[in-house]
Amino acid sequence: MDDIFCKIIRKEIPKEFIYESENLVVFPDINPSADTHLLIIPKKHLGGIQDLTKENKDLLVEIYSVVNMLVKQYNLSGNLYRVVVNGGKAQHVPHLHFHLLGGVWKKFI
Ligand code: DGP
Repeated sequence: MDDIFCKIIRKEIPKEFIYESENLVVFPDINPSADTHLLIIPKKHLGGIQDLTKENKDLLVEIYSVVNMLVKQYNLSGNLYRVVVNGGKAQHVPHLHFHLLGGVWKKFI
């Protein structure tokens, strides 16, 4: 696929990853909406929530385990934090991704 996240995952566009596994990458959002704004992105191309099936059960468990790790790493548990998945017309990049937002909000996403 040719979306920007696929290109980053294939390393065609250089990007420093905060975390990488066989299945996921994590990097900061280019246009942060909060003090902490990270994107957790499956390497496998899924367009969005609408493409998830039971086959993706392990992937979803891994995503939330990584969110758990990041909440600890960024000291968010005593603070405000939120996981957001945009869909439909609210989604700008057509590749499933999870926003982890924490701390002071700059704008609504
Ligand atoms: P959404 O509206 O949920 O599809 O959000 C897409 C987010 O992706 C948006 O907050 C900006 C971010 N983004 C788009 N292109 C890039 C990029 O090239 N690098 C990084 N770090 N973030 C990007």
